[in-house]
Amino acid sequence: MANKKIYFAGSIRGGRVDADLYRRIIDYIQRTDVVLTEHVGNSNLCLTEQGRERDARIYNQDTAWLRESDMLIGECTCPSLGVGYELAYAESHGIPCHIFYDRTKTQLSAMLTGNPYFNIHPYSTEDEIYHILDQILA
Ligand code: 6IA
Repeated sequence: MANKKIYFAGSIRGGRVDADLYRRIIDYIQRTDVVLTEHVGNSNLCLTEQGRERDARIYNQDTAWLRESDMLIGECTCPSLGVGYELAYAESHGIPCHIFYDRTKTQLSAMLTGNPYFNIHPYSTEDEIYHILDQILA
């Protein structure tokens, strides 16, 4: 299927240590498919809370994008409550989920590794991500 709609999930308020990696993964996916959430890779996001109304707009937009997406791809090395929520939301809507994490830096929550619904891809070099993406997106 060409031009799939991909919901890319990565930490925002959970910490931006991997923001550049998110950008590179998003760029890679965009060579063949559509990323609905390319802002996740922006290095200059405003992280401060700006009130529940604004956050409600973010929540409503993100959950709408999730419902219309063909697949969620998450980079989960940096733990994020929001990404965990999005994974459970995607599961409840039957959206396929692929989870990447750097096994040299972290161990994933058993709530993800223990759930056979999730496709989990531990990696130790960034190159491995792109090889797996080639298979997932083919
Ligand atoms: O708990 P976290 O903030 O780490 O959750 C990160 C996840 O929630 C990401 O995968 C996003 O899809 C979603 N998310 C969290 N904050 C935002 C957000 N903030 N905008 C869009 N999605 C978000 C405002 C930044 C904006 C100015 C671009």
